[in-house]
Amino acid sequence: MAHLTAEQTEFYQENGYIAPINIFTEDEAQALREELEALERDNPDAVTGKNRNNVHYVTSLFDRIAHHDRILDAVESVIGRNILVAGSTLFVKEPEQKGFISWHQDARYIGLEPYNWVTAWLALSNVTTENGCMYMWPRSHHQGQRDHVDTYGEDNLLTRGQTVMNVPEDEIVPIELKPGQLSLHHPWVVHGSGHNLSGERRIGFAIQSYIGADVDQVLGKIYVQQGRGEDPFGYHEHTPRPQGTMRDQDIMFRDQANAALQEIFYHGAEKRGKY
Ligand SMILES: O=C(O)CCC(=O)C(=O)O
Repeated sequence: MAHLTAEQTEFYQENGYIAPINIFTEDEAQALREELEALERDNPDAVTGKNRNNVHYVTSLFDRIAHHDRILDAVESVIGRNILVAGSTLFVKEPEQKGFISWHQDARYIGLEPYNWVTAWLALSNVTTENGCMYMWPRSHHQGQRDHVDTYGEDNLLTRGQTVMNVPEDEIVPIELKPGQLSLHHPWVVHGSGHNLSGERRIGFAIQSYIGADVDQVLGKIYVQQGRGEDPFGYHEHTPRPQGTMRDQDIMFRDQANAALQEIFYHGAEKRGKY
């Protein structure tokens, strides 16, 4: 069981995030990481570039994680029992890469309303200030949507390089995690992450996001899977879970889902980025 305690839930509501939450032991996390690295060796393009999106549609590994009971327990504490898995992104920062993530709110450009949803971010490596952990701006979710400037920065790992300006550096908090630990963050909390300055990979799997069944997609089409509970609203098309890894029919479906996702992410944009 990994339901949040009353104190953790209160912290999340007050600050817009909660971490760390213990999901997997370090040994379990190491086994998951080895499974990922075997996949990367066998199929180097499987989960990179645009294919970093919705990796849970094509791999048994990320499917199992996205539907894992301990993660769903924590998520249930925040959004209630009727949980839909509505997307995922694998965020890897290689030691030699300059990737960073500018200050942003997940709710900008994602079209999920109302805001009964949460992003869950699982560490599959050590995640530290040195290797590019996320930083949160506590309590920044209370004022709703903020202006973003679309920078399309070369090393920015966000779709448009969307950036909230003037984040107070003295208020931000690093989210350091051990392998197997999770953080949850609110759709409106401002967050970002820096370069990997270490010699190690930084590996994070974001389920982006878990949505309540009452959450609609107002900019386009998404597909969902039932995480837990029921879907009395029926807003979205449900899709089956993969029965293996990198099967042709799952890849075709993932590509279709990612194309639909791009229409959402770049809705109204003047140009398209790398992801
Ligand atoms: O992986 C990162 O550094 C940031 C990911 C992120 O912004 C998110 O999951 O919302």
